[in-house]
Amino acid sequence: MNGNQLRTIASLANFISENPNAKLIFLVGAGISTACGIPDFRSPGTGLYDNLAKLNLPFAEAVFDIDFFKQDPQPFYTLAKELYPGNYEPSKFHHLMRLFQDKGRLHRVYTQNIDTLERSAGIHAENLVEAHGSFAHNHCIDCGIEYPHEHFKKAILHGSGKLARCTKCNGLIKPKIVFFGENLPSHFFSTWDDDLEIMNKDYIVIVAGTSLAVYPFASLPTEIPTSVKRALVNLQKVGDFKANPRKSDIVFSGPTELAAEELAKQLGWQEEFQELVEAT
Ligand code: CNA
Repeated sequence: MNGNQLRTIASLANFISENPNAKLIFLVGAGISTACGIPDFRSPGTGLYDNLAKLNLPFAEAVFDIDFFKQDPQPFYTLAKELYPGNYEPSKFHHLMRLFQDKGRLHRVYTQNIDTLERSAGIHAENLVEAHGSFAHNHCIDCGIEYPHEHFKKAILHGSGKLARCTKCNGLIKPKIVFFGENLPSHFFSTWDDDLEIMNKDYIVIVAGTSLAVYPFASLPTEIPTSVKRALVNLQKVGDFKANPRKSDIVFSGPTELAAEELAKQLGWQEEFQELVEAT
């Protein structure tokens, strides 16, 4: 870890320990799961968008496009098989968020991820907002009937090209993962509105592992009141941290897993952190 990174983590650790009432809100993306072996979207070379050629897509985002899915669901099936929950373990960053929860300091985790690793790490349902949905809930895209997740899981794991279809109207069954052209769950908007109401100078919002390129999630950091401390943990500066930086922002440029380890250490939580990491 270089001097700059160490100093940034020290600022974060100081803020958290000097404000014992401070509660944390995390806004996270694919970069907290790359250490688990799940590629993100946009990292050059390793990101999914660079590696979707084998799926024969007309354009990379088509894999999450609802109109394209209706014509050809197979590329999403291929990707879903790869990303399906159970194939991966949480990262150090997930464990750190869990540790904040154990310490009574976690207010909320907003995640764009669909890998459900926040759940695997033990983040409680009431503390978690899966902004882009998850594999847990499934429905027919035509008539809306809900199906148990096993229905879709069986079809993707079977890999025979057989599609999960509604027994009533023969529509396609799809996990409630938010595709381009679909709305985010209303729970996302209502919870964020509630959280904006209660955020005050005791709160700190940590944005981690996201390019802040997908809206409306990408606009959340802009909406944080200026009285509330913001921090960014990412390989590079992104979004509002780049376009409209605030003097009070804390910016860690580097891997999320390195930041998690160092923050746990500087907060004096190394032993409990290690226990969580080793338990997976
Ligand atoms: P993205 O656009 O691919 O951006 C990822 C960001 O994280 C980039 O800025 C990277 O530089 C950064 N990054 C990558 N690895 C690390 C690391 N180890 N440490 C620090 N920073 C890192 O992904 P976003 O989440 O911003 O985009 C939102 C999309 C991605 C959502 O709709 C997700 O559903 C979707 N997605 C989710 C997963 C998952 O569930 N794990 C994987 C891939 C894509």
